[in-house]
Amino acid sequence: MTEEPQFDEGTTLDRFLMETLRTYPGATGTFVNLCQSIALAGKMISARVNRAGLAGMLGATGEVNIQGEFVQKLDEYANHTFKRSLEHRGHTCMVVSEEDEQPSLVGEQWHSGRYVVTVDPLDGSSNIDVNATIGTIFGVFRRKSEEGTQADLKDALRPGTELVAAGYIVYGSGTLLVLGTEAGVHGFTLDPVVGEFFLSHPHIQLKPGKIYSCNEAYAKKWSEGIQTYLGLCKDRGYSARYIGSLVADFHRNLLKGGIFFYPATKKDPEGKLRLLYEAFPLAYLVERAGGAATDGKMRILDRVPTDLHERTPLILGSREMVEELTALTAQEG
Ligand code: AHM
Ligand code: MG
Repeated sequence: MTEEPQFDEGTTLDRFLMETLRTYPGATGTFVNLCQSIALAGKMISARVNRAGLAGMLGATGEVNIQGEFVQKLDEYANHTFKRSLEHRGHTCMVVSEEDEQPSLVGEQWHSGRYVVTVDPLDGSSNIDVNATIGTIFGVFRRKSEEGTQADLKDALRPGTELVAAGYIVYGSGTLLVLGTEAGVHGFTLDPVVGEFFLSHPHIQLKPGKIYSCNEAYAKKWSEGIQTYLGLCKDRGYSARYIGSLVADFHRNLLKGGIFFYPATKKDPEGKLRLLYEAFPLAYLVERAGGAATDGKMRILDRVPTDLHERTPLILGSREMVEELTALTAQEG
């Protein structure tokens, strides 16, 4: 890698991509194209989210997805938009989406691409109808199979340590794209009038925090270790913050310091959240920003999925907090 270029706040996402990632030895510009496609999808979804109440986009479609959840109209729009944006520029060979049972790789245009993208197109769906923050989470692998051939499941079922990039877009009081790559973790805010993402949060680094985020209503179903940690948080006077939208809870903790946990229960030993397109991308980002992510026993990024929609317990955030909680759960049966 050549010397890191320095960027001021206000640099456009395009300029940032061209002057950092494009300058890496061996870079062909394909990855930059991929990021531009993701940003385009983010702008389109953001515009639709902002007008949802007026455009008849609130509520459910009547369909039930692979997770057994009611598909919201915006879930469907976000999924379709994300895939359409990726399929035409020859950089992506496969998209694994929360909304689709099978990966998308239909048509010749999917064969040439170099990257596999995993995505939760609209995380926090239960918050859509109440105008609370929702978001898109994505992870990027470089394919293992040969370019020009059809990708297969081996290209997606691999450890999180093989991710080459990850990020998310939050649709909240503003729209922000947070991108993690070899160049670190950086946040770009969308100016909706200009239609561009501008660097607003350069080099994000996680601080130790005093915020804990979990659905405490389930506390009695959690293991002793988790309950002990929850007690410690209260004894120490930490603040509880939980939106019920992973991407929004994660984003707040990334900027302010804190811990998010969605543990296993006896009834659901795998937890609720999905490994490939929720836990992996956020674990990649949190580690790049100096934090940590575990499933209560092991590092999330070392997990090797055997199913595209595999679930996992998830603990992630400021390193000291994640280590303390994981020490309490690691030896539990
Ligand atoms: P989704 O991807 O269908 O929106 O579901 C995942 C969401 C996460 O965003 C959030 O952390 C969690 O489910 C909330 O679950 P609960 O309502 O059980 O606290
Ligand atoms: Mg989700």
